[in-house]
Amino acid sequence: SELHSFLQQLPKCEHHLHLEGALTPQLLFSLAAKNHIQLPKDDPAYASPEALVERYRKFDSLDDFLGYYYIGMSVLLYAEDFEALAWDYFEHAASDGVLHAEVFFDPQAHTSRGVSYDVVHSGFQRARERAQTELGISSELVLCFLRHLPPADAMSTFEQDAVLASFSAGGVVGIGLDSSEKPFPPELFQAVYSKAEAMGLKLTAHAGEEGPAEYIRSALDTLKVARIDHGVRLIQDPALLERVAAENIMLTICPMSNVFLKGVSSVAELPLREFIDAGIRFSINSDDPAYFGNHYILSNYCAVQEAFHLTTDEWIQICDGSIRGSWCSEGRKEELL
Ligand code: ES4
Ligand code: ZN
Repeated sequence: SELHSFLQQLPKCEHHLHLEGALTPQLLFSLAAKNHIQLPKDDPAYASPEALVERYRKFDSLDDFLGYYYIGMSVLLYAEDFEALAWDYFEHAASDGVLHAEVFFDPQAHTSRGVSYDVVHSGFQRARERAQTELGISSELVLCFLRHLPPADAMSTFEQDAVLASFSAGGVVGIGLDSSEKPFPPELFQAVYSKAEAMGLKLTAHAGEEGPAEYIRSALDTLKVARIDHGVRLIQDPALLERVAAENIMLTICPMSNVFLKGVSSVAELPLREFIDAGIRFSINSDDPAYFGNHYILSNYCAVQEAFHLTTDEWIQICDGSIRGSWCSEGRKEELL
């Protein structure tokens, strides 16, 4: 349709995409076979890629999804696997009209399985270089800490030589915080965020996806983040809403993710009209598209359009704000605007 092609050609930036969440059931099964990884025999979901797709349609919460997410990534062993994973994502991003992508990854989920940080990072780096040269997509990596693990684990990950080296020249622009939100409030991770801030890294954290608005306040006050990933529960705290608008904090909204994980019953239930009216900046993103019905970024844009019937001007505002809120160079921003 005309609207679909209008949304396709908008200059899109993606700010909330977990590379491990781009692992399609098809790639999952092919890497399991290649790497001789035994998938759980006691869960009928792993009978076939088709059965897995069906199971993914029935998540009842973030934690239900995360169980499958961590099993899925057990098939990733070699740099070439991480490269194939990221490349699969960048190809989807290119066909959806993404020009710049800031992508999350979860090093602790790999190093805890005996896969070294260098293997993970070098595979992603190769995919990023190819995305730049073959697809014209610029990208940055954002290293996420798993909040269900002890804060000391996050700190020891952060302080590894290979990790520190990847911050300067390795395309890792910042840090994030993901995995089970409750009962792991942001302030638990203040020490590692404070070190990252001192090093000039960009800071974001998941907050207000399933957790309360108070977690959003804590992420701002104790972690000093410039962005909030999800943040939908901001709507429950009018004073905080006003502050987020005044401080120009960007929310990275993931509409289909919220529907799949039962945060809302439909995209129309998201408070996007209220956010626009309050002057809140947000971008629209896909989160874990391979787990959430294959809804990559354009599909999320389309779902928002069907639910909210935004004007052309409003869409241009959203894309403009996404570019300005990106963590690329000022020169790259100028190219994108
Ligand atoms: C995630 Cl949707 C979501 N929330 C929190 N942590 C995550 N890791 C991957 N996807
Ligand atoms: Zn996420």
